[in-house]
Amino acid sequence: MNLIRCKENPIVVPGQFPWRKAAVFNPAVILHNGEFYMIERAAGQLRPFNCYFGLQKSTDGVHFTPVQDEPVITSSSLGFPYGSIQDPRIVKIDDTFYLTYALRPSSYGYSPTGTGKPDEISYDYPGEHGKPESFMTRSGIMESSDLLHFRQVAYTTPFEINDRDNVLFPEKIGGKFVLLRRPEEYIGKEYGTDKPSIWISYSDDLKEWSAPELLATPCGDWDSKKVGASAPPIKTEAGWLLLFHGVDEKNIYRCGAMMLDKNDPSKVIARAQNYILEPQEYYERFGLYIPNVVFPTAAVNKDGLLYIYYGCCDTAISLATVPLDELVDFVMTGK
Ligand code: BMA
Repeated sequence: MNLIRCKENPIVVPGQFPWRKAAVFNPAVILHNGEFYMIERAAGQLRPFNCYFGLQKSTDGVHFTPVQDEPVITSSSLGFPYGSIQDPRIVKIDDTFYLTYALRPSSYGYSPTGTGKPDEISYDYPGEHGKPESFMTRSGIMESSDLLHFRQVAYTTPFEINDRDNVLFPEKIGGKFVLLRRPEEYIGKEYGTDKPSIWISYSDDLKEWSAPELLATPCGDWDSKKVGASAPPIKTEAGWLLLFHGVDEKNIYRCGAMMLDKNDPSKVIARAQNYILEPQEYYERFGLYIPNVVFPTAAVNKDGLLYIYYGCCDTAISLATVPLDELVDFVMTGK
Protein backbone atom coordinates (compact mmCIF):
# COMPACT_ATOMS: atom_id res chain seq x y z
CA MET A 1 0.00 0.00 0.00
CA ASN A 2 1.42 3.32 -1.02
CA LEU A 3 0.52 6.19 1.25
CA ILE A 4 2.04 9.47 0.07
CA ARG A 5 3.83 11.36 2.79
CA CYS A 6 3.46 15.14 2.64
CA LYS A 7 6.72 16.74 1.45
CA GLU A 8 6.43 19.29 4.22
CA ASN A 9 6.34 16.70 7.01
CA PRO A 10 6.33 17.12 9.89
CA ILE A 11 3.60 19.69 9.19
CA VAL A 12 2.95 20.79 12.79
CA VAL A 13 5.87 21.11 15.20
CA PRO A 14 6.44 22.30 18.78
CA GLY A 15 7.06 25.95 19.60
CA GLN A 16 5.29 29.29 19.71
CA PHE A 17 3.64 29.07 23.15
CA PRO A 18 5.08 27.82 26.47
CA TRP A 19 2.50 25.02 26.78
CA ARG A 20 3.45 23.55 23.37
CA LYS A 21 7.19 24.16 23.26
CA ALA A 22 8.26 20.51 23.90
CA ALA A 23 5.89 18.35 21.83
CA VAL A 24 2.75 18.37 19.66
CA PHE A 25 1.31 15.07 18.44
CA ASN A 26 -1.66 12.68 18.05
CA PRO A 27 -4.21 15.24 16.77
CA ALA A 28 -7.95 15.17 16.09
CA VAL A 29 -8.82 16.78 12.72
CA ILE A 30 -12.19 17.62 11.17
CA LEU A 31 -13.49 19.53 8.15
CA HIS A 32 -15.79 22.37 9.16
CA ASN A 33 -17.11 25.08 6.82
CA GLY A 34 -14.56 23.97 4.20
CA GLU A 35 -11.57 24.36 6.56
CA PHE A 36 -9.48 21.81 8.46
CA TYR A 37 -9.59 22.19 12.24
CA MET A 38 -6.97 20.37 14.26
CA ILE A 39 -7.00 19.73 18.00
CA GLU A 40 -3.40 18.96 18.87
CA ARG A 41 -2.08 17.22 21.96
CA ALA A 42 0.66 19.52 23.26
CA ALA A 43 3.19 19.62 26.09
CA GLY A 44 5.56 22.33 27.34
CA GLN A 45 7.93 19.91 29.11
CA LEU A 46 8.63 16.21 29.60
CA ARG A 47 9.00 16.13 33.38
CA PRO A 48 6.21 16.19 34.36
CA PHE A 49 4.52 15.57 31.03
CA ASN A 50 1.31 17.60 31.39
CA CYS A 51 -0.53 17.66 28.09
CA TYR A 52 -3.08 20.17 26.82
CA PHE A 53 -5.25 20.54 23.73
CA GLY A 54 -4.57 23.43 21.35
CA LEU A 55 -6.63 24.42 18.31
CA GLN A 56 -5.11 24.95 14.85
CA LYS A 57 -6.77 25.71 11.56
CA SER A 58 -5.89 25.36 7.86
CA THR A 59 -7.41 25.96 4.45
CA ASP A 60 -5.39 23.27 2.63
CA GLY A 61 -4.93 20.60 5.32
CA VAL A 62 -1.14 21.11 5.26
CA HIS A 63 -0.37 24.58 6.61
CA PHE A 64 -1.87 25.08 10.04
CA THR A 65 -1.93 28.20 12.22
CA PRO A 66 -3.06 28.52 15.84
CA VAL A 67 -6.58 29.83 16.41
CA GLN A 68 -5.69 31.22 19.85
CA ASP A 69 -2.58 31.41 21.99
CA GLU A 70 -4.03 29.44 24.93
CA PRO A 71 -5.06 25.76 24.98
CA VAL A 72 -8.76 25.11 24.34
CA ILE A 73 -8.84 22.28 26.90
CA THR A 74 -6.68 21.51 29.93
CA SER A 75 -6.93 18.74 32.51
CA SER A 76 -7.39 21.48 35.16
CA SER A 77 -10.76 22.31 33.62
CA LEU A 78 -11.76 18.73 34.52
CA GLY A 79 -10.52 19.16 38.10
CA PHE A 80 -7.03 17.70 37.66
CA PRO A 81 -4.39 20.44 37.97
CA TYR A 82 -1.51 17.92 37.77
CA GLY A 83 -3.08 15.89 34.99
CA SER A 84 -2.56 15.23 31.33
CA ILE A 85 -5.23 15.18 28.63
CA GLN A 86 -4.28 13.09 25.63
CA ASP A 87 -5.01 11.69 22.17
CA PRO A 88 -8.22 13.49 21.08
CA ARG A 89 -10.45 12.15 18.32
CA ILE A 90 -13.33 14.16 16.91
CA VAL A 91 -16.62 13.57 15.09
CA LYS A 92 -19.64 15.73 14.28
CA ILE A 93 -23.10 14.23 14.77
CA ASP A 94 -26.01 16.48 13.76
CA ASP A 95 -24.79 19.95 14.82
CA THR A 96 -22.56 18.91 17.69
CA PHE A 97 -18.86 18.11 17.78
CA TYR A 98 -17.94 15.22 20.08
CA LEU A 99 -14.38 14.87 21.28
CA THR A 100 -13.17 11.65 22.87
CA TYR A 101 -9.96 11.84 24.89
CA ALA A 102 -7.76 9.96 27.33
CA LEU A 103 -7.05 11.50 30.72
CA ARG A 104 -4.36 10.71 33.22
CA PRO A 105 -5.58 12.54 36.35
CA SER A 106 -1.94 12.89 37.51
CA SER A 107 0.93 13.09 35.04
CA TYR A 108 4.04 10.97 34.86
CA GLY A 109 7.32 12.39 33.66
CA TYR A 110 9.26 10.69 30.85
CA SER A 111 12.87 9.97 30.30
CA PRO A 112 14.42 8.28 27.25
CA THR A 113 16.19 4.96 27.82
CA GLY A 114 17.45 4.12 24.34
CA THR A 115 15.56 0.81 24.51
CA GLY A 116 12.36 1.91 22.75
CA LYS A 117 10.41 2.31 25.97
CA PRO A 118 10.95 5.43 28.07
CA ASP A 119 11.15 5.39 31.88
CA GLU A 120 8.08 6.71 33.66
CA ILE A 121 8.73 9.01 36.61
CA SER A 122 5.93 9.47 39.16
CA TYR A 123 5.61 12.43 41.49
CA ASP A 124 4.42 13.09 45.05
CA TYR A 125 1.35 15.11 44.20
CA PRO A 126 -0.84 16.15 47.18
CA GLY A 127 -3.83 14.14 48.45
CA GLU A 128 -5.93 12.27 45.88
CA HIS A 129 -3.59 13.40 43.11
CA GLY A 130 -0.73 11.32 44.50
CA LYS A 131 -2.63 8.02 44.77
CA PRO A 132 -1.66 5.22 42.36
CA GLU A 133 -5.13 5.23 40.72
CA SER A 134 -4.62 8.88 39.74
CA PHE A 135 -1.83 7.74 37.42
CA MET A 136 -4.17 5.38 35.54
CA THR A 137 -5.81 6.38 32.24
CA ARG A 138 -9.53 6.87 31.85
CA SER A 139 -11.38 8.08 28.77
CA GLY A 140 -14.11 10.65 28.37
CA ILE A 141 -16.31 12.56 25.94
CA MET A 142 -16.75 16.31 25.58
CA GLU A 143 -19.10 18.22 23.32
CA SER A 144 -18.87 21.59 21.60
CA SER A 145 -20.78 23.66 19.08
CA ASP A 146 -17.87 25.92 18.05
CA LEU A 147 -14.63 23.93 18.66
CA LEU A 148 -13.54 26.59 21.16
CA HIS A 149 -15.76 25.86 24.14
CA PHE A 150 -16.07 22.28 25.33
CA ARG A 151 -18.37 20.77 27.93
CA GLN A 152 -17.72 17.47 29.68
CA VAL A 153 -20.39 14.86 28.83
CA ALA A 154 -19.20 11.68 30.55
CA TYR A 155 -16.36 9.37 31.43
CA THR A 156 -16.67 6.04 29.64
CA THR A 157 -14.20 4.09 31.80
CA PRO A 158 -14.77 2.29 35.08
CA PHE A 159 -11.99 3.95 37.10
CA GLU A 160 -10.35 0.69 38.25
CA ILE A 161 -9.07 -0.08 34.72
CA ASN A 162 -6.98 1.72 32.12
CA ASP A 163 -8.89 2.52 28.95
CA ARG A 164 -7.71 4.66 26.02
CA ASP A 165 -8.13 4.89 22.24
CA ASN A 166 -11.83 5.72 22.66
CA VAL A 167 -13.17 6.57 19.21
CA LEU A 168 -16.76 7.42 18.31
CA PHE A 169 -18.37 6.56 14.98
CA PRO A 170 -19.40 9.74 13.12
CA GLU A 171 -23.08 8.78 13.11
CA LYS A 172 -25.51 6.73 15.14
CA ILE A 173 -25.97 3.15 13.94
CA GLY A 174 -29.29 1.41 14.62
CA GLY A 175 -30.28 4.50 16.64
CA LYS A 176 -27.29 4.23 19.02
CA PHE A 177 -23.98 5.98 19.53
CA VAL A 178 -21.13 3.55 18.91
CA LEU A 179 -17.74 3.65 20.63
CA LEU A 180 -14.49 1.77 20.07
CA ARG A 181 -12.18 1.46 23.08
CA ARG A 182 -9.18 -0.41 24.47
CA PRO A 183 -9.70 -1.56 28.06
CA GLU A 184 -6.14 -2.57 28.91
CA GLU A 185 -7.00 -5.06 31.66
CA TYR A 186 -9.53 -6.99 29.55
CA ILE A 187 -7.16 -9.85 28.91
CA GLY A 188 -7.16 -13.51 29.90
CA LYS A 189 -9.28 -16.55 29.15
CA GLU A 190 -12.55 -14.99 30.34
CA TYR A 191 -12.07 -12.09 27.92
CA GLY A 192 -11.19 -14.15 24.84
CA THR A 193 -7.90 -12.34 24.21
CA ASP A 194 -4.51 -12.33 25.88
CA LYS A 195 -3.41 -8.95 24.48
CA PRO A 196 -4.95 -5.44 24.76
CA SER A 197 -7.51 -5.34 21.94
CA ILE A 198 -10.21 -3.24 20.28
CA TRP A 199 -13.66 -3.47 21.90
CA ILE A 200 -17.03 -1.94 20.98
CA SER A 201 -19.84 -0.44 23.15
CA TYR A 202 -23.20 1.21 22.44
CA SER A 203 -25.16 3.99 24.11
CA ASP A 204 -28.45 5.88 23.82
CA ASP A 205 -27.18 9.03 25.52
CA LEU A 206 -23.32 8.95 25.48
CA LYS A 207 -23.36 8.50 29.26
CA GLU A 208 -24.35 4.90 29.90
CA TRP A 209 -22.36 2.45 27.76
CA SER A 210 -23.08 -1.21 27.12
CA ALA A 211 -20.51 -3.76 28.32
CA PRO A 212 -17.61 -3.81 25.83
CA GLU A 213 -17.69 -6.61 23.20
CA LEU A 214 -14.46 -7.87 21.69
CA LEU A 215 -14.00 -6.58 18.12
CA ALA A 216 -10.42 -7.19 16.98
CA THR A 217 -7.28 -8.67 18.53
CA PRO A 218 -3.60 -8.64 17.46
CA CYS A 219 -3.18 -10.91 14.43
CA GLY A 220 0.36 -10.67 13.09
CA ASP A 221 3.97 -10.02 14.06
CA TRP A 222 3.71 -6.30 13.48
CA ASP A 223 0.78 -5.83 15.92
CA SER A 224 1.59 -8.70 18.28
CA LYS A 225 1.75 -6.69 21.53
CA LYS A 226 -1.46 -4.62 21.32
CA VAL A 227 -3.90 -2.91 18.98
CA GLY A 228 -6.12 0.16 19.36
CA ALA A 229 -8.48 2.18 17.16
CA SER A 230 -6.79 5.12 15.43
CA ALA A 231 -9.18 7.51 13.69
CA PRO A 232 -12.98 7.69 13.71
CA PRO A 233 -14.19 5.18 11.08
CA ILE A 234 -14.86 6.44 7.54
CA LYS A 235 -18.13 5.42 5.88
CA THR A 236 -17.62 3.79 2.45
CA GLU A 237 -19.73 1.67 0.09
CA ALA A 238 -17.95 -1.42 1.40
CA GLY A 239 -18.52 -0.63 5.10
CA TRP A 240 -16.75 1.34 7.84
CA LEU A 241 -13.06 1.74 7.14
CA LEU A 242 -11.16 1.62 10.42
CA LEU A 243 -7.52 2.59 10.77
CA PHE A 244 -5.89 1.10 13.84
CA HIS A 245 -2.46 1.07 15.41
CA GLY A 246 -0.47 -2.01 16.30
CA VAL A 247 2.63 -2.37 18.45
CA ASP A 248 5.19 -5.16 18.10
CA GLU A 249 7.57 -6.75 20.61
CA LYS A 250 10.23 -4.16 19.80
CA ASN A 251 7.76 -1.37 20.62
CA ILE A 252 7.44 -0.18 17.02
CA TYR A 253 4.10 1.53 16.34
CA ARG A 254 2.54 0.98 12.88
CA CYS A 255 -0.84 1.61 11.30
CA GLY A 256 -3.19 -1.06 9.90
CA ALA A 257 -6.68 -1.02 8.34
CA MET A 258 -9.82 -3.13 8.52
CA MET A 259 -13.41 -2.95 7.29
CA LEU A 260 -16.42 -3.20 9.60
CA ASP A 261 -19.94 -4.12 8.53
CA LYS A 262 -22.03 -1.05 7.65
CA ASN A 263 -25.06 -2.01 9.75
CA ASP A 264 -23.36 -4.13 12.40
CA PRO A 265 -19.96 -2.55 13.12
CA SER A 266 -19.12 -5.29 15.62
CA LYS A 267 -18.38 -7.52 12.58
CA VAL A 268 -14.97 -7.30 10.93
CA ILE A 269 -15.60 -8.11 7.25
CA ALA A 270 -12.04 -7.62 5.99
CA ARG A 271 -8.64 -6.87 7.47
CA ALA A 272 -5.38 -6.13 5.71
CA GLN A 273 -2.73 -8.53 7.01
CA ASN A 274 0.03 -6.03 6.40
CA TYR A 275 0.37 -2.58 7.92
CA ILE A 276 -0.23 0.45 5.70
CA LEU A 277 2.23 2.84 7.37
CA GLU A 278 5.36 2.24 9.43
CA PRO A 279 8.16 4.43 10.78
CA GLN A 280 10.57 5.11 7.90
CA GLU A 281 11.51 8.76 7.77
CA TYR A 282 13.85 10.33 10.29
CA TYR A 283 10.98 12.22 11.98
CA GLU A 284 9.11 8.89 12.41
CA ARG A 285 12.11 7.04 13.85
CA PHE A 286 13.59 9.53 16.28
CA GLY A 287 11.83 11.76 18.79
CA LEU A 288 12.13 13.34 22.19
CA TYR A 289 11.89 10.21 24.29
CA ILE A 290 10.26 7.41 22.27
CA PRO A 291 11.52 6.19 18.86
CA ASN A 292 9.69 4.41 16.00
CA VAL A 293 6.15 5.68 16.37
CA VAL A 294 3.58 6.54 13.71
CA PHE A 295 0.30 7.06 15.56
CA PRO A 296 -2.67 8.16 13.39
CA THR A 297 -5.57 9.76 15.24
CA ALA A 298 -7.46 11.43 12.38
CA ALA A 299 -8.53 10.57 8.83
CA VAL A 300 -10.38 13.20 6.79
CA ASN A 301 -12.06 12.35 3.48
CA LYS A 302 -11.90 15.40 1.20
CA ASP A 303 -13.21 14.80 -2.31
CA GLY A 304 -12.16 11.13 -2.28
CA LEU A 305 -8.66 11.76 -0.93
CA LEU A 306 -8.00 10.52 2.58
CA TYR A 307 -5.83 12.84 4.72
CA ILE A 308 -4.30 10.74 7.49
CA TYR A 309 -2.81 12.77 10.36
CA TYR A 310 -0.41 11.01 12.70
CA GLY A 311 1.81 11.67 15.66
CA CYS A 312 5.51 11.01 15.09
CA CYS A 313 7.40 9.70 18.13
CA ASP A 314 5.23 11.79 20.48
CA THR A 315 7.06 14.85 19.14
CA ALA A 316 5.44 16.27 15.98
CA ILE A 317 2.53 15.84 13.57
CA SER A 318 2.69 14.51 10.00
CA LEU A 319 0.32 13.91 7.11
CA ALA A 320 0.02 11.10 4.55
CA THR A 321 -2.65 10.88 1.85
CA VAL A 322 -4.16 8.07 -0.19
CA PRO A 323 -7.14 7.88 -2.57
CA LEU A 324 -9.93 6.42 -0.42
CA ASP A 325 -11.01 3.87 -3.06
CA GLU A 326 -7.43 2.52 -3.37
CA LEU A 327 -7.23 1.94 0.36
CA VAL A 328 -10.68 0.31 0.42
CA ASP A 329 -9.67 -2.06 -2.42
CA PHE A 330 -6.46 -2.92 -0.58
CA VAL A 331 -8.28 -3.72 2.66
CA MET A 332 -10.96 -5.76 0.88
CA THR A 333 -8.32 -8.01 -0.71
CA GLY A 334 -7.08 -8.71 2.83
CA LYS A 335 -3.40 -8.48 1.88
C1 BMA B 1 0.50 4.91 23.36
C2 BMA B 1 -0.20 6.16 23.82
C3 BMA B 1 -0.01 7.25 22.82
C4 BMA B 1 1.45 7.41 22.46
C5 BMA B 1 2.08 6.08 22.09
C6 BMA B 1 3.57 6.15 21.84
O1 BMA B 1 0.41 3.89 24.32
O2 BMA B 1 0.34 6.56 25.06
O3 BMA B 1 -0.49 8.45 23.38
O4 BMA B 1 1.57 8.26 21.36
O5 BMA B 1 1.86 5.18 23.15
O6 BMA B 1 4.25 6.61 23.00
